[in-house]
Amino acid sequence: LPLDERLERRIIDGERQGLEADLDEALQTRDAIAIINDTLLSGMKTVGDLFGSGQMQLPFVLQSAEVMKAAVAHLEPHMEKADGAGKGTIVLATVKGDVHDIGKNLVDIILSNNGYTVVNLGIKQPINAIIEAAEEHKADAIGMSGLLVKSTVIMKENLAELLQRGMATRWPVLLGGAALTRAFVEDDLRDMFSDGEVHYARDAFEGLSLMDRVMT
Ligand code: B1M
Repeated sequence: LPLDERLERRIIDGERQGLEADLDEALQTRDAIAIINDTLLSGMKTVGDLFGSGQMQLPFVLQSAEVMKAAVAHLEPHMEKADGAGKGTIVLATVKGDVHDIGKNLVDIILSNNGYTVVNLGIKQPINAIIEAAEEHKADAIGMSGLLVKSTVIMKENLAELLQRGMATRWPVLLGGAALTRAFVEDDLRDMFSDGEVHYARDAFEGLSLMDRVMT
């Protein structure tokens, strides 16, 4: 198989052996971000489709996710880092009840490499923990990730909690994850969170440009 297809296949099949060598070969012609965006994420999309249509069982999805994580970890040191730190601090978490963290961790990498301090709380984080961390680290923004449809409901509840505690204007909130739509965030959630600021990020790079925007 050609290199690109081979890499995509590795994600789909959860085949770790030889991964690093293939990634190193790919790095000779393309940068790390392009490999993730054009090849690895397309493999993850296929995994999601196969799982969604019942053609792939959960343990295999997990294996694919492990290979994806290993690939991102191998590529991370090769990513360009912007000069200067201290552009601002964001508390980042996958919301309560949700274990998906590959996208969140990509957001972490992209923001960290571009001068932001990221306090990554991990998965299944209740709003209390997010608020506590945002206060403790004097965060400039809160970022929530979630991939389950249920998580979009949790995000809405989290915004309601911020409102209820009179904290809606404290932190701009960035939301991302496959179950969200721009319309849901920019119409429904903005309506109920009109005192504060809530933004939708389609991918990690939109997350970065939103951070740049809220920090100016
Ligand atoms: Co799950 N899973 N999964 N899963 N899984 C989905 C999300 C699903 C769509 C698959 C499907 O049915 N086709 C489906 C959700 C359906 C729904 O809610 N309607 C699903 C399901 C059902 C489940 C379980 C319930 C299965 C079960 O137990 N029966 C279970 C849930 C457990 C739980 O959370 N409580 C489950 C478990 C798992 C694994 C553990 C096996 C594994 C996760 C491993 C891990 O993350 N450590 C897994 C995986 C890998 C997936 C799919 C296949 C791939 C997700 C992924 O990593 N994508 C997924 C299918 C899909 O998404 N279509 C699926 C790559 C990643 C880079 O994309 O996270 O979207 P994503 O991030 C993107 C953007 O969304 C954005 O940036 C990234 C790109 O740059 N982004 C942000 C994300 N967060 C952001 C935050 C920001 C900004 C941008 O700012 C704050």
